[in-house]
Amino acid sequence: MFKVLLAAAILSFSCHLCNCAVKTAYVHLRDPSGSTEVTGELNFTQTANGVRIHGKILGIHEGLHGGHVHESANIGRSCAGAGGVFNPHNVPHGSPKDKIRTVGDLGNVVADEYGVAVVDFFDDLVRLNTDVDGVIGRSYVIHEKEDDLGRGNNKESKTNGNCGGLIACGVIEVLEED
Ligand SMILES: *[C@@H]1O[C@H](CO)[C@@H](O)[C@H](O)[C@H]1NC(C)=O
Ligand SMILES: [Cu+2]
Repeated sequence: MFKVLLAAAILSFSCHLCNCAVKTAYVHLRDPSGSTEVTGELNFTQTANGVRIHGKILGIHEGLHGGHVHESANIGRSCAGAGGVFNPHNVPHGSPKDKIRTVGDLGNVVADEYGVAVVDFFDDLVRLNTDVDGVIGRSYVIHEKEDDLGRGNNKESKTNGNCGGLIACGVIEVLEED
């Protein structure tokens, strides 16, 4: 009995020493300026088919809005502190379906006439860790306008998809580890 307890204790202790895989991460979205009522919650769940990003965003205007992982967790200055789209390999901005795209390029979310965007998709570049190309400890940002996914005819299209201001953001944090 004692041996079993000891083994269990060592196991649970060592879990905090090892590089445990993150199973689920989450982000709570809000407008840090406090000037709008945007709220949202997304979960990032590791699956065999990549990371599933699912949840709901409330209080944004009807239509498409760029939704990206941005560089840092510093969401001050109304989300601008988070920097640009998370781009660890320094490639042009694109669609999540493109072969070449930044890790942060997660396309658009679509809000209905009630301002509700239901989000549910899989991504195979997103990594739930804190490595140079991992998204834990970075932020997720919702933009004012539609992301043109790099298809616009100007320079901005290849960096931010012409999706305008930042309307909500939050830090991507660990929810559950193996
Ligand atoms: C995210 O995961 C947590 C914990 O499992 C759960 O309580 C919550 O409802 C989930 N949220 C969404 C939007 O799926
Ligand atoms: Cu962005």
